[in-house]
Amino acid sequence: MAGNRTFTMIKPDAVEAGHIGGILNMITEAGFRIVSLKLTQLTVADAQEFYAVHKERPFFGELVEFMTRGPIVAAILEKNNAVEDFRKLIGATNPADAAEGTIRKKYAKSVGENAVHGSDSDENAEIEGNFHFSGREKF
Ligand code: FUP
Repeated sequence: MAGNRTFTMIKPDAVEAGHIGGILNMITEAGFRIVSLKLTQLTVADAQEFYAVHKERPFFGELVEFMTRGPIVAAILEKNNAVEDFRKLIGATNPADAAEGTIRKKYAKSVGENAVHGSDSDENAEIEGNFHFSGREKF
């Protein structure tokens, strides 16, 4: 059975551009409840760990540089079928391929600077949520 929680980040490009409010509004309008929420900034070590699955990819260095260049918003979200429904709401990794009505269609600039992260499985949602939150805010 699909889980009911997922994890998201509003990435530095969208925070810099003033889109925290617009993106959180799209998320809550789509029926997600915000369980935990914070503005924070990743260190290089944080970003390398969070994206360790991509460490052999040619874009890894740029990805780490981008994700650490300014604040992000991290959040745990709740809804039935959360992971799959949130992936639909954010749209394709490359905004050129993102469907109308998705967050990346509206706010993302490029495949590298694509405004939001959404966990790709229930297992990763829990790992990623607990990477950012602990104690009573944890996944
Ligand atoms: P997504 O799950 O949609 O966030 O996409 P991936 O897990 O495949 O990629 C994670 C991040 O790596 C993307 F958000 C941006 C970056 N990336 C690139 O910069 N170039 C690529 O070709 C693919 C991903």
